Amino acid sequence: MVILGAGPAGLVLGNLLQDSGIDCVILERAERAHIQTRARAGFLAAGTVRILERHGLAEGLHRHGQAHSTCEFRTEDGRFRLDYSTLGRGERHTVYPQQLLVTDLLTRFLAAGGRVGFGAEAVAVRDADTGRPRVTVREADGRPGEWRARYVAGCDGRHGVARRSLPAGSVRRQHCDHGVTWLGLLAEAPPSLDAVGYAVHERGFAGHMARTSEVTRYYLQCERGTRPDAWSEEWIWDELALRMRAAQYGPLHRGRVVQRAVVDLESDVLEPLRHGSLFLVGDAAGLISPSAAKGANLAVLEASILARALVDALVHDDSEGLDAYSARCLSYIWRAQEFSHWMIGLLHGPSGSDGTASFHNSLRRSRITSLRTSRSRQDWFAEHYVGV
Ligand code: RFL
Repeated sequence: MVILGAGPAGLVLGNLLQDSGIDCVILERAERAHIQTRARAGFLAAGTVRILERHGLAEGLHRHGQAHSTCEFRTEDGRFRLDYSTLGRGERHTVYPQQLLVTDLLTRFLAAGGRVGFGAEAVAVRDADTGRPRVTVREADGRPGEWRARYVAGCDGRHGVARRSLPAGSVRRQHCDHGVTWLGLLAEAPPSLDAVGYAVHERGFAGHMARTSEVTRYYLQCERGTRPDAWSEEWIWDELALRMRAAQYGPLHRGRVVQRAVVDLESDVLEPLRHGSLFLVGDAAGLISPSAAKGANLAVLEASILARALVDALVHDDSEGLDAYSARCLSYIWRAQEFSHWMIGLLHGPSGSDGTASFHNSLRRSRITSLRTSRSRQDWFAEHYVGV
């Protein structure tokens, strides 16, 4: 088995296969230090934690992760909080930075004898429609190489080679540009509130998400095409304070901004997620906007579904799970996409004051009011917000 990519998807899959005695290698184009320090997701759904627990992969997140169950909405109509552990299925998130989860998964995989080719960049997946696919590789020393296996798992993200190796016409691509751009920031500053903060403001959305007691992620909606370094730190903090209505609700803890990334909110799903012996997993299967923090959770879920199916096929000679893999994952992916799309509509209104912009902004306000006042709406929100 060849796995492309050592992100959450590739490493969960590698650990689960290795635990079942299936020989696998992970090819990762980056260096080990890079993947262990790449800060991205942080909110793990209860179902994700259960999968990791079931396979003995949750020790680190139980030791260092923080339970989290409250979000606060701030709008022109005031603020309100939802404690989603008391709503819907009564579940919580665990906040655990993705780079720590990746480090745990990698350490466990290597300690159990797993092989990871760091600096090995997959160039193409060939012969996927045969029972003997090949992965051509540029090895760490620059020389060309080749790996053969019974199956290949493309866990190499949105821009990886697995997607690009699919023959034209073999999959359907469904894409949506949500027309919203965020500047994602990581600040060396303690969280400013004990909740996820969603601020809707006439100048644009602002978000606050705890990562650790010393590091906080913030988002600022910005114009499409904004450069990450376009704004000074002072401007960023002033703008966050303004949109989060700090004058009314309390000051933000400021600190050095250590990471900036401009993210265009986009969705992109391929169907089916299998081409012969090649399976797509995680961001390679479907990109989801970060508005509802679903990407890493879907990656773990899909990897666990594929691992089970591969074990059935390779150990028990039962390929039913592999045949059902695509349809099964797509049903989770589309549920997550639907919720994520709803969140985008909840948090962003069009700019301008013409009749159409005004109509959509009034709809957005009404959506927030119904979330504030309707218990059934809150139960629905909680179930989808913390679930995958
Ligand atoms: P990854 O993590 O991108 O890993 C893919 C790996 O493949 C390697 N690679 C290759 N290796 C060999 N050969 C090639 N040709 C290769 N091409 C690529 C890459 O180096 C990399 O190591 O994909 P995976 O495993 O599918 O995991 C997906 C998640 O990383 C992603 O969905 C999340 O980070 C999304 N996301 C969030 N998800 C959540 O569930 N909760 C969150 O709170 C959350 N916050 C976020 C996020 C994503 C963000 N960005 C990057 C837009 C916050 C942000 C700012």
